[in-house]
Amino acid sequence: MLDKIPIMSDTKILIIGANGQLGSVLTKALKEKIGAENVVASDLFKKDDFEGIFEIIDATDITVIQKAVDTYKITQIYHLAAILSANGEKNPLRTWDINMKTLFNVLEVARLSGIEKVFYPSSIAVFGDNAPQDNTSQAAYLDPATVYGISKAAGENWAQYYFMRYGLDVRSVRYPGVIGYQSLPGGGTTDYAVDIYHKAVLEEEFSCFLNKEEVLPMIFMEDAIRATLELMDAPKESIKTRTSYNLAGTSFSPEEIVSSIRKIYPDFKVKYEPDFRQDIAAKWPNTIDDSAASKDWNWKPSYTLDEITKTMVQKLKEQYNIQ
Ligand code: AKB
Repeated sequence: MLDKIPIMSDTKILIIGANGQLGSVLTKALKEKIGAENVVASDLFKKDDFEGIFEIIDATDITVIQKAVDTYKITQIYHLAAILSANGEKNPLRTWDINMKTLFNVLEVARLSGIEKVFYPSSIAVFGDNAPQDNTSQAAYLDPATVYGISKAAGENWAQYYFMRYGLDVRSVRYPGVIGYQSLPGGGTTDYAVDIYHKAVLEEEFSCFLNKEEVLPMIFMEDAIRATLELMDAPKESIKTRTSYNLAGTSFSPEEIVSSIRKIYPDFKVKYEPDFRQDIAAKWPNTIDDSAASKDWNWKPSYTLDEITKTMVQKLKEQYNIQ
């Protein structure tokens, strides 16, 4: 019998913002893909149950990012730390400062250290009043109405600038709202679409901060992670969009997600109490045209709303120990 040959990976990944909704799941996926010894997770603090290599990194401090890159001989950086749309409005200048400063630090460390690839998430929040709301195209006008959206629109252009000026291979997608059972979102406008499932399985009433007919683009976590990995694995010459790719999963309104949940919980109770987040959502697209992502790196989402509902309910019931 042949000896098992250990898989050697030259890829060493640093994830900044590894405690977040997407960051925590992406960290796990990357560890499974290239081996836990090749993935360095980082955030402002370490969660008690985290297993693997972890560094405390405040990404507003360039020296700590540089130190981690040097120490672990990092070849790729995934920069996921940001203040999201709803929380960002509470302190606009601080949001701008943090979102931009952390990006500049990552881009500079990457440029100066010869990092092979950088992942930078953008968002549907880059769109505003002057983009068509249906099937919003890749090249639609960007006039974001939140400071988070402004920082992402600027960040996309900086990503493209570093590519054009320095040849830094920065790749990006404009995420819709991400729905997953693995982690909780923090401070976004699309957060309701995760919270609602928790309330449904706990058989509690849900108070929705959006109008019942407000349609938004959403994506299931599995699809969001797969999109990220597929984008990062694509050959460099296929990446034609150097700002950020539109990414679609599915789109629905609160009343549609409620109908989907009521197929399992017919008595699920919901009240609508729209707040400032409704004003943010009203300026975002309903549906997204992601044909550039399909053409350039074969993106295809797989989860429909009912499939998301079925999986969310099943997994959350397991987590809450509900029969
Ligand atoms: C938010 O709601 O702010 C985020 C996003 C769509 O980028 N989930």
